[in-house]
Amino acid sequence: MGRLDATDAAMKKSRLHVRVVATLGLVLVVAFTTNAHVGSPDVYYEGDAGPYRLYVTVRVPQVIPGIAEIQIRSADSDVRAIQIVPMRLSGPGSNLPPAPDLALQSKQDPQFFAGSLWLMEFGALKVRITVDGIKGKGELSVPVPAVAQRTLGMNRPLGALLAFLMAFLAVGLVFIAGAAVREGNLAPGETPSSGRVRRARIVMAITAVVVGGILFLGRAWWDAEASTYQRDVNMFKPPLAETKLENGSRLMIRARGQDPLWSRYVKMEQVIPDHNHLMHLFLIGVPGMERMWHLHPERIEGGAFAEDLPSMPAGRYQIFADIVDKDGFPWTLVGTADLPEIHGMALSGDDSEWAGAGVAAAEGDSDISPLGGGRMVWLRNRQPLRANTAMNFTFAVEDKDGKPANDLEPYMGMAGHAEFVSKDLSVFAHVHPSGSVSMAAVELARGSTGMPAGMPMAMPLANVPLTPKVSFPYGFPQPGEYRIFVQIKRGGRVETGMFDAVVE
Ligand SMILES: [Cu+2]
Repeated sequence: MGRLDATDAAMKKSRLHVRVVATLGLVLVVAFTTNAHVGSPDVYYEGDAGPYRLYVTVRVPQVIPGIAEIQIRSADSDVRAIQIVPMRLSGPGSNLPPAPDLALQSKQDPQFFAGSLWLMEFGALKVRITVDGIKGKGELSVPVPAVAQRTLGMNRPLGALLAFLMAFLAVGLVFIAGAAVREGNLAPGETPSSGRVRRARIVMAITAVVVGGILFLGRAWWDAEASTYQRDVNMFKPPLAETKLENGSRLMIRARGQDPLWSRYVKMEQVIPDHNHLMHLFLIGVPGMERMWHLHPERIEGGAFAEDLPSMPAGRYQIFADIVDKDGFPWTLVGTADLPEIHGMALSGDDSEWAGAGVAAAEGDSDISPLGGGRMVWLRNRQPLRANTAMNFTFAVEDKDGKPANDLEPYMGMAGHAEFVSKDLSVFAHVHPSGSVSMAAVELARGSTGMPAGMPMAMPLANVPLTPKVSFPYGFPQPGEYRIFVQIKRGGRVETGMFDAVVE
C-alpha cells in the first residue's frame, strides 16, 4: 500500500498546471476538504468496482479550480483499463458526467493506475471510476467533498508585470488605430494631409474611450467575480459546536456556521443519518486525552441536538461532532466544553467510551492495547510512519488466551470504526474499513438502490462471523503525534483499542 504514494512526475505536473493557472491571473481558491474530518483533506477508499477490488487515493488540489490526483491500486492483475471522471455527488449533474479521462497504467507496476482530474466546483463531489478487465466492466464512485479555505492572491511582481503589459497594449491599440487612419494608404515618402491627421486624432480619441471603457467594464467584472469568491468560499472554517449543560447531565449542542457555504446550504433539521445516527459525537478529555466517548445525540426542536451524558469527571473536553448534510457533504462541528462532574446514565446502545493512559505517558509508537478480555494488536512493520502515505491500518483482536478472537460482531453495521486524532487536536478523522469517506456519502454516490438510509454497503451479514482482523485505509495528513482509537464490538460489548503514533 505504501506504493500508493503520488508519483513525483504527477505531483510536478499538477504544480505546473497550478502555476499556469495562476499566471493567467485567475483568483484561485485554496481547496479544503473536511470529509467528516478536521484537517485531513485527502480521500482514502477501499471498495469494489464490480468484480474488482480497488484501493483509491484522491489527493485534493491545493486550489479550486484545480487538479486532483487520483491513484488507484487494483488488488488483482485482471484490470486492463480504468477511466475516471468527476461529477456532483447528488442532484442535477450527478447523472450527466463529462467525458471521462483515462488513468495511466504504471509500466513497472501494472496493478497501479494514476490520473489527474480538474475539479471545477466546490461542495459534495464524487469521482466515478469505470474499470475494464478480464471479468468485464465494473464501476465505483468515490465521494470527494471539496470546499474553499482561502484565496490565493496574485503576487506583486506578476501583478505589476501584467498591469504594465495591459497598459502597453491599451496605449498601443490607440496609436495603431491613429496610424492606420493617418498613414494607411500613403505611398512611400508621402506625408499625410492635415485632414488625415485630424481624422487620425479623432479616431485615436474614440479608440481611447472604447479601450478605456473595456478596461473599466473588465475591472468591474473582475471585482464582482473576486468579491463573489471572497464572500462565498473564501472563508471556510469548520462549524462550531456550541454547548450548554441542562439539568446537570443533558448536553445541548447547537451548530454555528462560520462560513457562507454552511449558512446557505446546511440546515441541521435536514442532516441525514450516517451509519445509523444523525450525529456521531466524540468527547475527548484534554489536554491529556486519557478519556474518550463516542456518543449519538438525538435531534430535538430547532435543529439542536441533545445527549444525556454518562458519568464523567469534571474537566475540559474537546468536541468533534460528525454530521452529513442533505447533499452528502460531511461536516465536523468542533468546540470545547468545560463540564462539572457529571452523574449520568450508564452507556447504552451504540454509545461507547475509553479510558487509559494520558498522552504524557506515551513513549513514541505503541502497537498493543489491552481490551476488556484480551488485547488488540496493530499489525505494522517497524518502518517509520510517513505523512501523506496511503496505508492499510490493520488490527488483530486476540482473546484472553492470545488466540484470534472469534466473537467479533458488527458495530453500527461495520467491522470497526477508527478515529485518528492528532495530539494538538488539529486533525480528526473518523475512518471505516471502506476508508475515510462518510458512509452516507457513499450511499448517495451509488445512487438510490432502495436500501434504507444509513445502512452502509459494506454491512456484514448478521450470521456470518467477522474475522478477528479489521483494517482501515487511511493516510496521516501531516507529521506529528497522533492517537488512534479503534472500536470494535465483541459479544455485545463495544471495545476500544488505543495506539500512539509518531508520524514523520
Ligand atoms: Cu463510524
